[in-house]
Amino acid sequence: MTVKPMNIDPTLCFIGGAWEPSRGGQTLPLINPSDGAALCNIARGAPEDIDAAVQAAQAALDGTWGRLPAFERGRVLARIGEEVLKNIDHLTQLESMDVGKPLTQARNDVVALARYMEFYAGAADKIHGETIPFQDGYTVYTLREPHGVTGHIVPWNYPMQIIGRSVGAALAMGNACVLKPAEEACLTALAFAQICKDAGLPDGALNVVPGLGAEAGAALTAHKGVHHMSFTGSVGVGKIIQETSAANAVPVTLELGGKSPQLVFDDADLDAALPFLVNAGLQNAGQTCSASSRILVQRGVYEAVVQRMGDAYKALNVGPASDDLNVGPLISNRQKGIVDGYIAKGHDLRLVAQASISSNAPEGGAYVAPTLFADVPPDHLLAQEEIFGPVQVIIPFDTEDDAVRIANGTDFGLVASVWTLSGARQMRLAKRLRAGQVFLNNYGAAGGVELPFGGVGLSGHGREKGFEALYGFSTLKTVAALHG
Ligand code: TXE
Repeated sequence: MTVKPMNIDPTLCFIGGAWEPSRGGQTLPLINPSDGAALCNIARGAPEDIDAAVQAAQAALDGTWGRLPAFERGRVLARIGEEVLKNIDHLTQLESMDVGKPLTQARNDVVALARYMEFYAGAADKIHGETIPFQDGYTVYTLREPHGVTGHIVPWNYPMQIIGRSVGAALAMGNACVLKPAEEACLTALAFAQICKDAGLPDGALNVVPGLGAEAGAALTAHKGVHHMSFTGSVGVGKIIQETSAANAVPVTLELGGKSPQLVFDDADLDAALPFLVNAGLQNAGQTCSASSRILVQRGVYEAVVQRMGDAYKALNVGPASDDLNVGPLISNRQKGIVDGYIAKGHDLRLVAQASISSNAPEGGAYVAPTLFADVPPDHLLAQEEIFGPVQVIIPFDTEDDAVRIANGTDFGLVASVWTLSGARQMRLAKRLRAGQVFLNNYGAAGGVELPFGGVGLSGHGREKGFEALYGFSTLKTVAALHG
């Protein structure tokens, strides 16, 4: 079976450079979020497939891939980036159809995937050890080396971007990867595997085994041949992965989402802020780890912000991914049920606006009307828990100290942003906010692949993106020679 528009058979796993059916002989249905209909079947990866993939990765490390000089690894990554861009239309359509993402947003994700490959292509031969002054008669130096086999468990919300940032950095450092994409959206992961092969990535350097989290994902995490795990997904599963990896003393990188605030002060440039306040909450229908789901506004501009954000919500167009409107469906009707449940729990709150859903939206699609609440108490459930849908809450504050207390008052700490024209306040808050990334008078810094990314608290630990990721995907060896 072939899924158009890419020439891939999604019922197969990609192991050791070859396409093969799951050893368990089973498949799973993949659902189109825009209409709820079955899109195709995908392989239901079994523990035996994971085992074969880990062995193929180890063989790559022991073979061609492991011997390739750093600059040659970089060249392979550069070619992968070029192939990604050559296939931009196909990948855009696949990601849009699979995730329910409006086409323009899906296209941005393909561009980002290519940028990750370019960035890590250039970085592959720029990271190195150092010499250490030591006692007379010794020469001491360090070698920066790959962990070995790296496991990558990826969610469904940004498959291409998350594969780009984690697999890109891991390959740049010379690791061999086993990737388990999400059961809800894995088509671009498979398409990417073929692109890597076409671009000349040696067999086994990247293996892709789709399947269920509790089966293929759990088997990968527990496999003793895996030397590093990176995971993006829910807090609950992140904890399981950390525990399981701890049993094998394997290092983990966890990226677990957040409740990221934007702080709007009385002196903010509201015209500049407005698009960021809304878009940062609604991109990918709010299913973004770094979504800005809390908007904290100082009293002097509070009602103006509430009104302007409300107007923006009323103007939103919500509909099928292929119609390329502002907001598409959620990934699944299960996710829709969760988000609708949260909205219902806001019945006691001030409802500012709820967007309407296009009459063009098919009946079975996972559509949720973007919903904006105001005057929300900072300790309200909707202001504390990650909703992962198109819902934002506006919270008033009086002083800078209040704003910091509210902003830091959740268990998460992924992203925060500050809107103020006061340079001194910008500098103070950049230090005081508990987050892995702080943006001043913007949100997300244009998604730049160069910017290290990760969280504190329940948002996880370890850093992906940028040069920093290369340290996480490598280990340091100290060499000391006594030569007299
Ligand atoms: O995530 P899961 P779900 C959050 C968001 C969302 C919630 C649930 O709040 O509403 O999580 O989403 C694999 N061992 N985020 O259920 O289950 C699974 O197959 C190993 C935030 O989809 O964590 C998939 O590949 N792996 C987030 C991946 O983990 C397991 C993105 C994520 O699935 C496993 C997604 C197991 N036992 C959800 N169980 C972000 N940070 O961006 C599942 N998986």
